[in-house]
Amino acid sequence: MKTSKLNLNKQIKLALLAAMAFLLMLFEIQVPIFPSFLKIDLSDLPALIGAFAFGPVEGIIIEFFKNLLFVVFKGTQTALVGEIANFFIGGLLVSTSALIYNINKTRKNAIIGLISGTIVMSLVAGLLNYFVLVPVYAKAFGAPVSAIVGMGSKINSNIKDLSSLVILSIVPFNILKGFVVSIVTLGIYKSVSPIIHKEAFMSKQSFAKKHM
Ligand code: RBF
Repeated sequence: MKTSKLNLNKQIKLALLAAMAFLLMLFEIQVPIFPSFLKIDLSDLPALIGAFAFGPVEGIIIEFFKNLLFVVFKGTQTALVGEIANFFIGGLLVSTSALIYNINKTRKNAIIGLISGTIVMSLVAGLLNYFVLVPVYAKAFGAPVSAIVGMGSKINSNIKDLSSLVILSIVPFNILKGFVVSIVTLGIYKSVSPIIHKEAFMSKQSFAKKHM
């Protein structure tokens, strides 16, 4: 009974974090120095906060429900490729960062976790885009991969093929996204974390009061 009540408490928090992430994702913007299919937003922030508070798996769960809500309420403009990309790539950022932060919950380790998360996310995102995302995206719209590469060439004339698109545009995009989300997380986690943990503490206390 006690365990299930605490579980419910955690589930409610995860649901709230996923809802916040979804709302933040609605404010995604396109950065003119990157191709228009790449969108930046702060929706990884609630997932990172959840992952730091509860663990890497919980961070991935928040990323999943964020994208599910996004598809249900806003629909997809990318034949789901974008939302699936967002889920896997955001999941990599939050799980790697939380795995490292959870070894030793210090500010220094949070910084190391976020830097590692950003590096792992950017490298794996590069590979995912090269081998899966860009080819599948092109196929879904019946366009050749060169048409997607062309979106990058318009911005940077050094982009000539898929590998230069990945190296000069997609990897830097992920580094920028990781950097922005990391800075905001470091700025707010200290003040948000007690709220997440305090509620759990209060519910344990009120449970004890009621049942003693
Ligand atoms: N989002 C990322 O955070 N990193 C990526 O590398 C990335 N690659 C994408 C590649 C394709 C072909 C598409 C369509 C989307 C990609 N996205 C990526 C997701 C995108 O930025 C946005 O979050 C989603 O499309 C939801 O609007």
